[in-house]
Amino acid sequence: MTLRHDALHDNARRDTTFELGAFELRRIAMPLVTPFRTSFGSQSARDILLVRTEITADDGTVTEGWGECVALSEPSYSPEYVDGAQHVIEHHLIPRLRAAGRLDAGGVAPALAKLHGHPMAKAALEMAVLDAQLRATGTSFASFLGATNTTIPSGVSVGIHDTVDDLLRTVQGYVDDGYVRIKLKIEPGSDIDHVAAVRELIGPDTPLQVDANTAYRRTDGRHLAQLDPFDLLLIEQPLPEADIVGHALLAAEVDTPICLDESLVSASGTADAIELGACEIANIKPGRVGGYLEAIRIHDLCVANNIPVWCGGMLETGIGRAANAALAALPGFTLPGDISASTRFYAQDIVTDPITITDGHVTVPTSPGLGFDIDQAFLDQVTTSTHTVD
Ligand code: OSB
Ligand code: MG
Repeated sequence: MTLRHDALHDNARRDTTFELGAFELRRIAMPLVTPFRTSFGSQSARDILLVRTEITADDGTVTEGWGECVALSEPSYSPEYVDGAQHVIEHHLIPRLRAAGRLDAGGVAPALAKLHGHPMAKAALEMAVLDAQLRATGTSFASFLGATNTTIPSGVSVGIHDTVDDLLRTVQGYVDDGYVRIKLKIEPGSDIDHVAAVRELIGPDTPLQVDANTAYRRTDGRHLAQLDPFDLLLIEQPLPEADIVGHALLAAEVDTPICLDESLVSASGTADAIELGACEIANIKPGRVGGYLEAIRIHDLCVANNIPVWCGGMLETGIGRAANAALAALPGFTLPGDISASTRFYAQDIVTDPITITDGHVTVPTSPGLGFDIDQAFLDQVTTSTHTVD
């Protein structure tokens, strides 16, 4: 089939290119409103790398753009980590981009393709160029995507709690906030009984799913099948990222659909996982797959294969949250994403228009660019370092 978004990626058909200016690499420290615990660790603050660039159009107009790198502080979710991402951006990625000459967002990934790995670092650069390009052309990300939905349903990711009582208190709070779907982080020892208690609390009609972040092994099939009675939407990434065959075996053994997160790092790898029967549902995170343009390709691939998709999250600030909200407005995103209100993680955001939820939904941004305005004063307040790479 012809993918809907092929034109976005076709170098030959690209007519408007830009000259890239300096890149500002800015680190910010954002305390979390409450610690967030997953099977790979607990965090109480986020150390985030932002990328700001300026592009110059043919007529000399200069436009700024912002990208957010989703790498965590440690290589715990994936091999990338924020210090490493900053290093590879400065010393390897930006020099390649410069060597490529004039380009647009669609030219970023091809310019970096000879460098292996580092999808989150690459995605942050592409994102900054994409934001600038959309601002320069007065286009919202949603209209660039051809997204038709103006609001999207909002799901919330709930960390592992020490006690079921604490977990139920937290979940009730999110239900009261209006979230339309609950995702529970699980690990061995905090799984079946936690899910049973939450299902009883929220009743049979509120969508519920779990995320193991690779905490189980192939031999845990019968254990995980104990989740089947709770009518979960999906089990996210039960096994290690490289174990695609294991996920296929698990999908045959467990009734609840298996969803991949960490395992999916490209469109071609996603196609393979689908063909093997390992990926019944796909979590799409632009950072994990090298950028929004690859995320769109994975969306198109999944639509063509009848695989439901949803948009994951990485505790983004208002920058990434706005872009994710637009991405999730594409028609293949048929399940609620981890696109919660900014206040789920942060008391204050670095944008003047943070994502909020109304009746359990997020309004898709419509302003030019990825859909946010920087709150410069607050951004400066949380900035821990700034480094300019010419
Ligand atoms: O596995 O989806 C994940 C956060 C950090 C790293 C990995 C994951 C998560 C989440 C939070 O579940 C999603 C969010 O931003 O709301
Ligand atoms: Mg996940």
